Amino acid sequence: MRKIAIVTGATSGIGEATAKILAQNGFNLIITGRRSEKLKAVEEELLKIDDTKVLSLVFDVRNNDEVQKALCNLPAEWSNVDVLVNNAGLAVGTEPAHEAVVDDWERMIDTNVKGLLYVSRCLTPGMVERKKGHIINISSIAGKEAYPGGSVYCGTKHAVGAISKAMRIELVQHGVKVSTISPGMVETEFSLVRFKGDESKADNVYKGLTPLYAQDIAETILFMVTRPAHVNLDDVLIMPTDQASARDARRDQ
Ligand code: NDP
Ligand code: 8X3
Repeated sequence: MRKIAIVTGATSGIGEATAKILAQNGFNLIITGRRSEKLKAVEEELLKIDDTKVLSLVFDVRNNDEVQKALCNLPAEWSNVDVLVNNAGLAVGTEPAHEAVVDDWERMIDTNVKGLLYVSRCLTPGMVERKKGHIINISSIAGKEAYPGGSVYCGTKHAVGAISKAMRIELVQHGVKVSTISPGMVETEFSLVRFKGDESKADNVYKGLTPLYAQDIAETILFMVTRPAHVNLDDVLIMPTDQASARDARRDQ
């Protein structure tokens, strides 16, 4: 019998690659995102993989009413969620805090922190009841370090780390696993979003080095969710070989 995984933010990047690799490895998928056409396209790809069943849910993780409507009362055949990948997230802007756009802060905090909490609030009680489940929270190297222009993004990812640690302690007695994965640079739509559609600035982020690709993160998540029942990878830091810290990278070799 196929297990059920939900991946938030599956319309591109890490979420899309994770949904695909999980489908290839025996999971049925609940996929979410705001862009309905992109979500439909991902659904069509997933349906081509073996006997994968797919439930696509279009909503904004920042809106708790929408989250509750979509996830708190899933149809019976989808309700026993085995794996939750809290992936939906973004960085917006690179200004120092004293010059930043306040709306950018709201978008990051509401998505990366409150969105993750809203989604988890709907799906964790079922895992507790069933005494099994695995929550994977996508943090970042920005959740381990801070860098100029990243005050609020780094703050949100540090928050993901703290929330995950507390969840792990709260859920250990219920047999529910909680893990974080913290990637360095991954070439996705991330930088395009951060630079508000400026392609040349986004391309510059990865110029002269080999970044991670979404597939690298998806493969690692697959490894995390397929460990034996007695093994939990609490926290995985994964970097490109060319990147040693949030600010140190080897370029143009
Ligand atoms: P992408 O921009 O390619 O993907 C982000 C995904 O999040 C999209 O599917 C987007 O869907 C979804 N999303 C964003 N905001 C919302 C929202 N309000 N409601 C619902 N879904 C939302 O970037 P990545 O794949 O790189 O990012 C995925 C995660 O990985 C993020 O949490 C990011 O912080 C983290 N990360 C990324 C790194 C990188 O270098 N790329 C490194 C470390 C961590 P849609 O627009 O359709 O809503
Ligand atoms: C994305 C990686 O280095 O831009 O989380 O913060 S970084």
